[in-house]
Amino acid sequence: DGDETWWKSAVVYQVYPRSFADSNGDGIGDLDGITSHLDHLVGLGVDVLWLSPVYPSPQADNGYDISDYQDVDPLFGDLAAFDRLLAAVHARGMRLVMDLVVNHTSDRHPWFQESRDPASPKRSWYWWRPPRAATDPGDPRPHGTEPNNWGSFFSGPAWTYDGASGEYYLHLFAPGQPDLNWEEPQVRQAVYAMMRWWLERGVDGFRMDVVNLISKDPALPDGPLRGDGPYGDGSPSYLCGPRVHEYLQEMHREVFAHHPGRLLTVGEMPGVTVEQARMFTDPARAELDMVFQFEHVSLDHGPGGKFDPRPLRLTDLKASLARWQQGLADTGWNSLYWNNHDQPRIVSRFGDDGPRHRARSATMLATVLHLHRGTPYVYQGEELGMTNAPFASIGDFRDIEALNHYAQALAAGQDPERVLRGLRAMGRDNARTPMQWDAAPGAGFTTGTPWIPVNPNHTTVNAADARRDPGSVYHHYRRLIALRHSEPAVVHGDFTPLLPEDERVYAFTRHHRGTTLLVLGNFTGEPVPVDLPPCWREAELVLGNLPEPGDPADPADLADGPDGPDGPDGS
Ligand code: ISL
Ligand code: CA
Repeated sequence: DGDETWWKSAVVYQVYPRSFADSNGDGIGDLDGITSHLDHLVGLGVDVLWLSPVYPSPQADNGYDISDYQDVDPLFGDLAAFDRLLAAVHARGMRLVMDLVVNHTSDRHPWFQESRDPASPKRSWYWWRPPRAATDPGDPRPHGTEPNNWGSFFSGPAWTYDGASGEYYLHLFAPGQPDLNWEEPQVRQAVYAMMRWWLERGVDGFRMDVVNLISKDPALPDGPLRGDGPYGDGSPSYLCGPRVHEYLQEMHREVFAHHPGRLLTVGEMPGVTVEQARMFTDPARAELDMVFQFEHVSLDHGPGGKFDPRPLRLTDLKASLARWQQGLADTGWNSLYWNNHDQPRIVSRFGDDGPRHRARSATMLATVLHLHRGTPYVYQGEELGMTNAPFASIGDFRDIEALNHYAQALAAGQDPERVLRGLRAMGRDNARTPMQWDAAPGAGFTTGTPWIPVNPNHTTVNAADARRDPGSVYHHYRRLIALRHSEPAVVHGDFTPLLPEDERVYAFTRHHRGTTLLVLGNFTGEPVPVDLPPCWREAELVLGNLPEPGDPADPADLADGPDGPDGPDGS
C-alpha cells in the first residue's frame, strides 16, 4: 500500500482541560496541570494530544464559546503556559492538536460586539435578520417574529433579538454562541489567519467543531416541524450546506497546504453521511484527513431524541460501523471513537459498569473499537474504565444543554423524574467529572473544591491503582495501542464483518498481506460459544482480556466473565 501518512497509525488522546488536572487548587483543571501529567500519556503510548478549547471565553458552553481566538483564558493559564505544554508534548515525541470552533464565536467576541451596530462593516460577519411580521396568531413560538422557525441544539429558538440592533441574530447553539457568516470572505480570511498563527506557534493540527454546519443557505427558509415542539428543523439548510466543500478546500489551500505531511485535521460532523464523509476525506479533494461521524452514537436515541434513550441492539451497531468501514475502505479514512466530552461513558452505555464486569466490559469495548480500520480516539478516563456519574438531582448537573433541556421539558409538562433519568443516562456531564488520578478526596484532580463533584468510585477506579495492576483497563489500552504500532494489519488491513445477525458477539477480521486478525467481543455477561472455521483453532492469541492459562487468576473469573476478544494471527 505504501501509505505512510503518519496519522493512520496514530492514536489520539483527548484532554478536556477543565476536568483533567488542577495545578493551583481553584477546582478547575488548567494547562500546568496537563503539563505535569504528560507521562500518563507517554505510558499509554498515544501519539497525539487533542486539547479541548482553552481560549478566553465566558464559559457559557465550557469554552466552546470563544471571545478571543489568539490567547488563553486565565482560568487555564496564559500563552506562556501554553508554550510550555506544547514544548513538553513535542519533547516527548507527541503532537498537539487544537480545538477550532469557528462555526460560531462568543457573543462577547469583539467581532460580534462590533457587528451589533447595523452600520458596522462587521454587520455581515454574523446572520442578522429583521423580525418577521407575526402574521399567524396561532404561531406557537415565544415571540412569533423570529426570522424563521428553527430551534437551537440547546432548546429554545435559534434566534435572539438584540435591542441595540432592532434585529435578531442566528445561533444554532446557545444565545452566547452567534453563528459566523462564512458567506463573508473577510470572515474566512480572518479565520485562516488565526489558524496560521497557531500553526506557526507550533501546533500540529485542528479538531474542527461542527465544521459541517458552517455553510448555510442564505435564504434561511423555515424547516419541517420537529416532533410535537414549536420549532422547525433547520438542518436541511445548514447540514453539509451548499458551500461547505468549497470552504474547506479554500481552507486547505490557504492554511494546511503550507505544512505538507505534518498536520492532522479532523472535522466534527453531526449528521454526516458516509457519502459526504468520503468527499470530505478523499485526499484528491484536499479538504480534511478524517471526520467524526455520529451514527453509532445515535443508535440508542429513542423517538424523543437523545434524552429518551432506548437499549442498543448489537446488530444495529455492527451494521452501522460496517457500513462506515466499507464506505471509506478505498477512499478516505475513518476516525474511531466511543467517547468524548459530549457523550456518556461507554462502559456505562454499551457495556456493563457493575463491579463484576466493568473492567472486562471496558477492555472488550476498547478492543472492538481499536481494531477497526481508522484512527482511534481515547477520551480522558476512558483508559481507566471511568463510568457515568451518580447524579442525584438537577442541582448536580452543570452543562447548559442539560439545564436547558430540563427547564424546557418541565415547562412542557414532563415528569421531572423521567427527565432526570434521561439526563443521567445521556447527559454530557457524565464525561466531564474530574479525571480520577488516585483515591484521595479530590481524586488527585484538585486539592480544592472541584467545579463538578468527583465520581465517588474514584476510590477504586483510578490511574494510580490501574498502573499497578497488570490486568487493569489502563494496561489493556496500552497493549492495544502498542499492537497498532507494531502490527501493520491493524493499520492497513481490510475489514470483513462476521456474524452480522448475532445479538451477543461482535466479530470481524482484518487482513493484510500474509496476516489475518480475528476480533471477537462478547457483549453479554456470560460465556458465549462461537462456531469458528477450523483454521482458527491453531491461531495465535495476540491479545485477550481474559486471564490466560498460567496466570495467577481466580478460576471463578474464567467461568463467569464476558469472554474477551481473541486476536489470532495467521490463518
Ligand atoms: O451533544 C450534543 C447535543 O446533543 C451534540 O449535538 C453536540 O452539540 C454536537 O456534537 C456539537 O458539539 C460541539 O459543538 C458544540 C459544543 O457544545 C460541543 O461540546 C462540541 O463538541 C457547540 O460548540
Ligand atoms: Ca486551576
